Amino acid sequence: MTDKPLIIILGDQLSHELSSLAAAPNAPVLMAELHDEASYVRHHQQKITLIFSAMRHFSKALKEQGRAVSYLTYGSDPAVSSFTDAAKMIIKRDGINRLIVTEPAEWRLLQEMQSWPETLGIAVEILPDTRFLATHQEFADWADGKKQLRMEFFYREMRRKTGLLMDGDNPLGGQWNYDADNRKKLPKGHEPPPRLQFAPDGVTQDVMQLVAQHFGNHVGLLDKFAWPVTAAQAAAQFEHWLEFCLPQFGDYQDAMKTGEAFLYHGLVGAAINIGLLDPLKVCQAAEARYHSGQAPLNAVEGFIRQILGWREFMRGLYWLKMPAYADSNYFDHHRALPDFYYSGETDMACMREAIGATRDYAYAHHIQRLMVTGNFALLAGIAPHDVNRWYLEVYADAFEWVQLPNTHGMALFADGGIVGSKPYSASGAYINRMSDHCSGCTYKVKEPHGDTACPFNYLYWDFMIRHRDKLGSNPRMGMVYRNLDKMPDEKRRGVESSAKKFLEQLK
Ligand code: FAD
Ligand code: DLZ
Repeated sequence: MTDKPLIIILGDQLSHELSSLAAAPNAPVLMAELHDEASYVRHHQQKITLIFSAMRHFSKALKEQGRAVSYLTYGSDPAVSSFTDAAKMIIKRDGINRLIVTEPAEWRLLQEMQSWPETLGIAVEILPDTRFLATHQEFADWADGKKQLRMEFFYREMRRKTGLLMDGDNPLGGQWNYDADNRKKLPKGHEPPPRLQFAPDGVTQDVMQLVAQHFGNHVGLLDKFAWPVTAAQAAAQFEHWLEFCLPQFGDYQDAMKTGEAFLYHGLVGAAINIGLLDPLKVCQAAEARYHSGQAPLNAVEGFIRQILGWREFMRGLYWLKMPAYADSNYFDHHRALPDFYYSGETDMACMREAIGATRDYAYAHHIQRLMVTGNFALLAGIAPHDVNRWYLEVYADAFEWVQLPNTHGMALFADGGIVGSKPYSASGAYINRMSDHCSGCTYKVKEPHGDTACPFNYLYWDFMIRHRDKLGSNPRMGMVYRNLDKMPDEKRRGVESSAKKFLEQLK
């Protein structure tokens, strides 16, 4: 029988160095805009636009290189709404007898593709995704036998493996981690530099029309779409960031400012996750800026830690712990996600700001995701499934392998301590320290309870009271519970009754 292989490339596999492309240099490619992928959660309109436009650009680039590409635009074949439908159709149409894929990044799709030999009666070769810096086996070996998995120690292994920011066997500068130098508030009147943005080209404009027609009722606005949709655009945006933002990325990594969605952040998550930027090259480019004296170590290390450390660590945990991971609910939280996560209509200025950026740009930076929307969901006892779904819908960079450990583990502690050693919970004081939001807020950040008090204040203590059985013996929570024990009874009663009243009217 003649060998008739076909490569299937997914919407987050838009890299010319993809293992499937390298394995079969002459094989044709199938790419498909799929109803099931675009609607298994109600993705933000900008996210669908980004992925479809980047897919169209990538398929054009492949064709220009001489690849045969079958590209199914959205709805062009009514019988095709999933990867399985697409595979079935092309096997029949082109007499394909072998499928080649780079492993999908999400567990549900790996299950689907692993079933194809049985359900479609075809050989399927699933190749490792070599764009990640640690293999599944390396992560599993590192994790094996450890009581606790901590990012910091994995990150050190990754520094050693890649040689990034190393001085022989030691970390450059003598310290592995400069996190303590990443926590400055922005000075009053400080203006972050403007960002390089991309006006939608013809391809993107066509996709925007399609998205408005078919997904116009999904969250988000399209008019501010400015994401890079090709590798060249992503590289240009990253170069601009290296030049104008990296030097202050470290200092202001945790800061928040009203009206400034991006500050000094890289805006590279979406481009890396869909394959337009290579994570190792991005880290190497940042490291080069340190060696040439153009950026300080706390900035460069802070950035590299996010990609080499957190990004790889989250991916490793996801594959180690799925599928059970997604169903844990350590605090047994079941409250429905309030409507204002979609509408942005809330009097809490910090929440309004984070949700507004999310709606406008399919983006919010890490501290907004973790310490504002994530922190609120944790303290208010929102059901992890609801919160996970929201995060997967609303961010341009959201794919389950990275969204789930960040939301479920880091923000909600719903995994009971696999990602972090304690919940990232905070009262309004933290938000006030790191932002300018509280001065313009309806609520008073200095008031501990009562109708005008910042809800983060009483929800924080109410959360600690409700979950003492689960958190009280955690050594990292000792100070919190000592402070709770010193709290006068009257204040404690005020906190509990304000929290009860607030949560009862939360819809
Ligand atoms: P920068 O702040 O410039 O950081 C540079 C890069 O480091 C990011 O692009 C990303 O690739 C990596 N990075 C930073 N922090 C993390 C992290 N905690 N985990 C993994 N990679 C990290 N990141 C996603 O890529 N997809 C998600 O769906 C996602 N969901 C999140 C949900 C929650 C609740 C939280 C707290 C964090 C989430 N993150 C997610 C991590 C992080 O917030 C985003 O990667 C970052 O905000 C993207 O913006 P940026 O490119 O400007 O990042
Ligand atoms: C996220 C997404 C969307 C919205 N649409 C498509 C699509 O139509 N076709 C496709 O190949 N991929 C899409 N994706 C990305 C896939 O869902 C992605 O490959 C998985 O989430 C695995 O990470």
